[in-house]
Amino acid sequence: MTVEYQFPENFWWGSAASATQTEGGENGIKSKNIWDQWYEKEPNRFFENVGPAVTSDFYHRYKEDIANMKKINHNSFRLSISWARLIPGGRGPVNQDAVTFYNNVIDELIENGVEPFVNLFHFDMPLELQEIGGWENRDVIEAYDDYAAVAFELFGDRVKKWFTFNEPVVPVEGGYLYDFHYPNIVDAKKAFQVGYNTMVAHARVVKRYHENYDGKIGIVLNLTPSYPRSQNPADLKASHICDLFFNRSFLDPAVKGEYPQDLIDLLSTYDQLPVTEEGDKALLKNNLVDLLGVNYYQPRRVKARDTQPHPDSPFMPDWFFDNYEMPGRKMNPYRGWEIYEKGIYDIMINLKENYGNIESFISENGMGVQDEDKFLVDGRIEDDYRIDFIKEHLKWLHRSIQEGCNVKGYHLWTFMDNWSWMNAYKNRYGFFSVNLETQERTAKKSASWYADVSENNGFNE
Ligand code: BGP
Repeated sequence: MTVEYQFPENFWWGSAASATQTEGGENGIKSKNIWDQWYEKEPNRFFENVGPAVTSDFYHRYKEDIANMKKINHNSFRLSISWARLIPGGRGPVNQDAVTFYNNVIDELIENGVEPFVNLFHFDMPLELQEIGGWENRDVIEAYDDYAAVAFELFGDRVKKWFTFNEPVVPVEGGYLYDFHYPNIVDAKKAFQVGYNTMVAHARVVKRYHENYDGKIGIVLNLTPSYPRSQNPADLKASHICDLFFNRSFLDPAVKGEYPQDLIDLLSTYDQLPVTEEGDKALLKNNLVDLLGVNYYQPRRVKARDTQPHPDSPFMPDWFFDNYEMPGRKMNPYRGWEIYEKGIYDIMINLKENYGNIESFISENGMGVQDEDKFLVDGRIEDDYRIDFIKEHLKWLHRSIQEGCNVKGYHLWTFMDNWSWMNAYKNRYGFFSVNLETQERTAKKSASWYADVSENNGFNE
């Protein structure tokens, strides 16, 4: 059949998830990560006081979940390995239960025709390593490199697409600037050190992989276009600085192997540069990603600040811009995020024009909705809003491909409803709903729509 929006052959249709959000922390032997710790200390910080102990119990139910992936014609799925499960404490002996679990998951995926894309770090620092400073401490880079070596050795025969980090800017923002991740520090200098050390760790692991294996390795970045309110030079400057902080601080070192000079100059002016070591520069320059995962949910709109920051307030990226609420913007009212489908196209054109048209795919895109049960009709959630959301983004993605962008796939966030950090189970994103009392999975309308799209490798309007 001919379809209007036809995607290239072998396009990756699938979805993404992460260990802490799905497996259930207490299942099997696992040491604590920062989420277990934070929940123990401050359960009130999590929506309805729900913590990460059970989540969607993927640890026990992976067979059923993978069977469901097959049913909706997934050909790929991204999961992450829990560092604290594979290597309790983050360093030292490997947990054989975890090896069995991840082997089973990987084998089950492959047997069902779903290629596993495996990410090594999705916000889940082992607690013991956080206690020595997390990414602030270069010993953690060593530990991460050793952990990656173990993962490659154990699973690299079957896993051919690896990712070092998911959204590495988020633990920087959440943990060191804006108080939405443990360790809840507010200190920009530490934040930049954490971001920098993360990229050194990333480059070390890319190097290791390229020297020893033949698959592809990349990174998953949440690229958020910074649209200026206007073409006024002050607004343009604000959006440029925002882009430097939140996109290019990771995109440039990952794809070009170096930091933007403007960013270095800005941090230097405010005495915020991280400590570097000899050899880092060459390491970054020589170990570029093969593949880029792009997470896109919402744009960022910015304007020049109307007021000066208080001289005693801590240094923040926000010293240089204000968020701009564009009148008439289209919103997802549940999550409070703007929906701007063309953003996906703008990102891809930017990658084509300024980043060597690096091979990429949409590694997360999706719509979180609260109280989705109100859309139940005869036992099924009729999530037409999600179908529209996906479809409109796919149209712009399709257009970018027609214009020569090197895009290889689309993964929805997420396969089934899962636990989402401080929001816990507030916003539901899945193709499958999860009943938290019974753990029963039920396909939403979007699941069958996506099954058709994947089968036809495209869709008609
Ligand atoms: C991304 C993360 C995911 C997931 C998703 C949805 O930033 O990679 O882990 O949480 O966002 O966001 P939220 O759960 O905050 O609605």
